[in-house]
Amino acid sequence: MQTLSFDHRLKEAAAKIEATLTRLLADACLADEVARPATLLEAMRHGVLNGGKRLRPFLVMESTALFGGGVQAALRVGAALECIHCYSLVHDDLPAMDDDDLRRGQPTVHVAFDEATAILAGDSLLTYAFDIVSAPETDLAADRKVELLLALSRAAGMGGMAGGQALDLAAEKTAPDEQGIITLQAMKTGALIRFACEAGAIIAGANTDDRLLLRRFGEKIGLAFQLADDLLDLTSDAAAMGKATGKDAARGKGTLVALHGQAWAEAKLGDLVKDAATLLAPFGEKATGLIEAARFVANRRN
Ligand code: GRG
Repeated sequence: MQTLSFDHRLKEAAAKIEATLTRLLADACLADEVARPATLLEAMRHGVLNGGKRLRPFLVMESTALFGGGVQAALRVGAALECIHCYSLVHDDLPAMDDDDLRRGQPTVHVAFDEATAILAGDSLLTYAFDIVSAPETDLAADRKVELLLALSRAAGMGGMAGGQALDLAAEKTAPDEQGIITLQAMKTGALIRFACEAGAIIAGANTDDRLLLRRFGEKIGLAFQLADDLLDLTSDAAAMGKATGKDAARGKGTLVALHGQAWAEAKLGDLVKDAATLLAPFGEKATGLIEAARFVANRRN
């Protein structure tokens, strides 16, 4: 069970991120933008301002606070990461990929608009993420921005999320073994979550050991996130999830849950949360938000 204070903290952070994203997706052009085409902008807003949990930005904000980093920079980096997450959902829902009509309880972007607009909205969100981090408005020294941009690019690109999606599409034919599934998941969903945890250490200029600790914490909860997602795909319904469920089993897609069963997955989730908490124990009380986030990830219902 989550404590009320964690839910409250997550909702408060989500409201701040929502406000930041709303400002970033305003009608007015930024310097050197020629125009913001109305339909494209509307599609981007549809894909972003639609009630996500904002878990990844929350992790950026909490990991930044752990090291006493700047709140403004954490909000902007969190918003940039959320733009990449939302782009991945918009593209994942396309007919050429998962072909879904429902996301966060609403019509997916290609259904509400059209496929070409959904592709361009995803492209624009991905590009905008790097703009947001590097822009002069982000209150960070240039060397930290470059470190963030490198880590974010590696997490999102061919060796991270996009590569993981490619492996996932191939997995329908190649049936990967356990190590193959772990690698695929660490890339497809784990890489952005790992970045979210590591980002705070970069923003605050933490030392290498602390940055590594946060990275390892991120890897644990990335794995927990995917395990919980696979369990939910098996046990939840579309109304609770706001998206189609049961698709993995229908496609015979290999997951650790399919390989080892529900009881194993539930026990493994417990172990991952324990390991994650142990990693952050040296930080004491200050790490409570992150440790509760690990529990939330493992116990989530949507
Ligand atoms: C198209 C390049 C490209 C990548 C797609 C992440 C991804 C890769 C696809 C999403 C497919 C999917 C539903 C994976 C399960 C894990 C996941 C990312 C769930 C959604 O994340 P939440 O629960 O969603 O954080 P909200 O809506 O709260 O943001």
